[in-house]
Amino acid sequence: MGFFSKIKKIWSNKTEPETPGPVEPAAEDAASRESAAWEAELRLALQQAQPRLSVWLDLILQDLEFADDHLWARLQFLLDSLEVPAAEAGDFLSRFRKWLQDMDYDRIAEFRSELQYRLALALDLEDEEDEKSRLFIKLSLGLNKTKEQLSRHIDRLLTASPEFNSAFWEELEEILILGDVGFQTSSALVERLQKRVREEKISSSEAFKAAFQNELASLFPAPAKRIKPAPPEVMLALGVNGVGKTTTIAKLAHRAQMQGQKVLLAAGDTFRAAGIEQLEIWAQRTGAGFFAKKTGSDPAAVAYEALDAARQGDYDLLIVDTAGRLHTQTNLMQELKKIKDVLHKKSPGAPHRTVLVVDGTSGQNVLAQTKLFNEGVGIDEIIITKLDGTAKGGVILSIALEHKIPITFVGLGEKMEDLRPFSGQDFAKALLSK
Ligand SMILES: Nc1nc2c(ncn2[C@@H]2O[C@H](COP(=O)(O)OP(=O)(O)OP(=O)(O)O)[C@@H](O)[C@H]2O)c(=O)[nH]1
Ligand SMILES: [Mg+2]
Repeated sequence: MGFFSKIKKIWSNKTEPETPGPVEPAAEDAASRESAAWEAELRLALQQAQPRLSVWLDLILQDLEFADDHLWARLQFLLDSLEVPAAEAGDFLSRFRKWLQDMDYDRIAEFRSELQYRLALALDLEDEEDEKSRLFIKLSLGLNKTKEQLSRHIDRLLTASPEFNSAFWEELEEILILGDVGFQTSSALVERLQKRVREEKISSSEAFKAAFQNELASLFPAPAKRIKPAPPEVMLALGVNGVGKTTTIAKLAHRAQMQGQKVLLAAGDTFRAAGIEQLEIWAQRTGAGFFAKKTGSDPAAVAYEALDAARQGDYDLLIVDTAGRLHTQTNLMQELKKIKDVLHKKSPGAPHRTVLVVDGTSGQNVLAQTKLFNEGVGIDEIIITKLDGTAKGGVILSIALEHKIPITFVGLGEKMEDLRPFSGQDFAKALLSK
C-alpha cells in the first residue's frame, strides 16, 4: 500500500466537469478569488486529462519555475482532490519540503523527477505504464556503454556476415565474452541461439535479433510472489566494501517510507566508525529510525537489539547494514552467518530477505562474490549498483544463468530515485534496442 491510505481519483470519474461555484460574495478578498479561479481552472484541466501521473504533474507544474507558494498550493490541491487524508498529505509535503531544503533545490527542473518518483510510490502508481516507460528510458540510458559494447558489435556482425555459419557463431561468442557476459554464459547462449535459428529457420537479422532478445529475457526467473511477513520484516544487506551497500540501504529505506512503511536502519558494520556515521547520516536524510552500538561491538548483538527496537517502535521494516571487509574473509563469513542465526533464533523467518549488493562495474568479479556469499551465508536476492556508465552490464546475464538468484533492483545513479525494480524483460529489450 502506498504512503496515502486512501485515494480516490475524483476527476477520472466520468462526472460532468464541475462548473465554478456561484459568484463569490463581495466580502471575499482578491487573493481568495484568485485562488478559487486557478483551482477551478486546474480542476477542469485535471478532469479532462488522461489519468496519468506525468500528465497530472505537467498540469500542476505548468508555468511554475520555482518551489514557491504556488507550488505548495497546487500540490496541496492535487492531494486534496485525490482525497488524501489531510494528515498524510501534510506529512508528504513537509517531508518533501525538508528534502528540498537539505538538497538546496529551488528550481522545479532540479526536483521534478524526484517529485514524480515520490508521488508514484506514495500513490502506488509505480506499475503504471507511465512510470514503467520512465524506468525503461532510464535503464536504456544507464546501459548505454554496455549496449555499445554488445548491440553495436552484434549489429555490425549481422551486417557483415550474410549467413549464420560457424564464423558467425564464433564471432558472436567473442562479442559476448568481451561484453562481460562471461565464458560459460556466452557459450550456453550461443548454443541456445544456434538451436533456435535452426529450428525456427531464422534467416533475417530482424528475426535473429527478436529471437536473441527473447532468449535473453528467458534467462531471468519470474519474480516470486512474496507473502509479506508480520512486521517487522527484516532485511540483511551483504556485500564487499565499496559496492554501494550503505547508499543502497538508504535508497531502499526511502522507497519503503514513500510506500507508507516505517523503517529502522541498524548499523551492523561496526568494523569502521565511519561506517556507523555514514548510515546515521542517511537515516537522518531519509527520515528513517537509526539503531547503533559502539564501534567494535559484536554485529550480531547489534542485529539482536535492533530487532527488539524495531518491535518496540512498531517498525514495518528493519534493514541491517553489515561490514564489507574484516581482517579475513573467513571471519567475515562467520560473522555474517552469526548475524543471520541470531536473527533467526529471535524471530523464525528472519531475516526475511538476505540481499547481496554487488557493483556492476566490477564485471565478472560479481560472479565470484555471488558464489562466496551464497555458499558462506546464503542469499535470497541480488541488487546490482552502478550500472550507469559501465560497459560491463553484461554480467547480469551471467548471474541469471549461473546462479538463478533473482535480481530485484538495479542502481542507475547516485540519486535516491536511481534505485529501481529490475525487470529481465526490460533489460533484454534495453540491451538490444537502438
Ligand atoms: N553512479 C553510481 N554510484 C553509486 C551507485 N550506488 C552507490 N554509488 C556510489 O558508490 C559509492 C560507495 O557507496 P557506499 O554505499 O558507501 O558503499 P558501501 O558498500 O557501503 O561501502 P563500505 O561501507 O565502505 O564498504 C558512493 O559514492 C555512492 O554514491 C549507483 O547505482 N550509481
Ligand atoms: Mg557501507
